[in-house]
Amino acid sequence: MAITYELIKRCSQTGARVGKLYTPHGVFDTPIFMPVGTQATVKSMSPRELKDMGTGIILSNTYHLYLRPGHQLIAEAGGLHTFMHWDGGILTDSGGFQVFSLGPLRKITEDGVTFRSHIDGSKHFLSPEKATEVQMALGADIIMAFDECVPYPADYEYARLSTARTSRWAERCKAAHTRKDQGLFGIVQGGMHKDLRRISVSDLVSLDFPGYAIGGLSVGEPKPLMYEMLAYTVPLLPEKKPRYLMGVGTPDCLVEGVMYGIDMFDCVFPTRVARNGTVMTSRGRLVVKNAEYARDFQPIDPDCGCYTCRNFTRAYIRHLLKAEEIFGLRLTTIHNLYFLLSFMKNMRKAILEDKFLAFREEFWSHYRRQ
Ligand code: PRF
Ligand code: ZN
Repeated sequence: MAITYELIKRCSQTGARVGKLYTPHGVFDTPIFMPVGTQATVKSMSPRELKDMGTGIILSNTYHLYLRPGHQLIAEAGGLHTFMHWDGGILTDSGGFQVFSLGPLRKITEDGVTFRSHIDGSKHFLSPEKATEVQMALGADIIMAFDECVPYPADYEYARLSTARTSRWAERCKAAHTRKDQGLFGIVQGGMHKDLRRISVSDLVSLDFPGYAIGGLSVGEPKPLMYEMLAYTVPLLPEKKPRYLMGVGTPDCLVEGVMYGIDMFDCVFPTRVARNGTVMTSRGRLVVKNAEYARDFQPIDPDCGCYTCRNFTRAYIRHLLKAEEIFGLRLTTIHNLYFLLSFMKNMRKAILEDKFLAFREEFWSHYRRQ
C-alpha cells in the first residue's frame, strides 16, 4: 500500500495519539499540519524555505490546477512534485469543496457537478471519475475522494441525501483509482447529524480506504458544535488508519482536534492572515500592522526560533507591510508557518511524554480567544 500509518503512542487520558505516516515521498510524524499550496505554490515560499522550517507534506487543489495550467500539462512536466520542485509529501483535495463553494455557478446531479470557472466563466464537469483521473495525473501521494461538503446549516433530509450520495461517489472514486503509488482517502460527511455521521463512517469504512478525512466541519457552525461532532465521529473510525480534519488550522482547533484523535490538518489560515499583517503567537494573534508596533523593536515572538523572529523587528515588518513591500508578507508567512509547525511538534512531544492534558491546560491558560 502506498500510504500506511503506524500508531506509536496513545495518550492515557484523551484520544490524542502520535504516529508515523509512510508515503512515497517521506515518513511524517503525526499529528501534522499541512501548509496549503492551492496553485502548486505555498504563497510566497520557496520549497527550500518550506523544507528548512520542517514542512513534511503540503496540500494542493485539484480544482485550481485542473482549470489552470491543466492536469495534462502537469503530467507532461512529470507530475506535480517535479513541476513545482517539491520532493516532500503532497495531498490533493478532490475539487468537491472548491466547486461547491462557487454557489450559483454550479449544478449537482448524481453523476457529478457542472460548474463555471471562476477564471473565465467557461463550463466544466467534475465527477468522481474525473476528479480521480485529474488527481492521478497530478500524482500526489494522497488524493481525496470527490464529496459534497454538506453546507451549514442543512436540514436532516438534505444532509441525508447528500451524505448517501457522497458514499456512492466514494465507491466510484475507488473503482476509478488505479495508481498503486497513491493513497485514496474517503471523506466522512453527515452535516451536524450524529446518526448521519455514523452511517457515513460505516459506508466508507466498508470500502477500506488507507485513511479517512472528516469533512463538513468548520463551515460556519459554532466551535462547541464542531467539537461535539468530532468527539462523536473520531472514535467510530478505525484506530489503525490516519484521520484528517479538513480545512482546520487555528491553534485552538488544532489542540482540540489532536485531543479527539485527529492526525492531519490543513488550513489557509496561517498563510492568509500573514498576508494581511496578522501573526500568531502562543498568546493569540497580534496585528503587526497596527500603529502600536511602529516603534516596537522586539521580534514578533521573542520565544520563536524562526528566521523572521531571529532577525527582524515588529517595527521593520510593520514598515514593510505598510509600504506594501513583498518581503513583509514573506516574513509574516515564514513566522506563521514555523509557529504552527513547532506547535504541532510540541504537541507530539507532550503526547510521547504522556503530558498532553497538561499541555492543553497550559495552552488555554494563555490563549486569548479572538
Ligand atoms: N470536503 C473537501 N474538502 C474540504 C472540506 C470538505 O468537507 C472542508 C470542510 N472544512 C475543507 N476542505 N473535499
Ligand atoms: Zn517567528
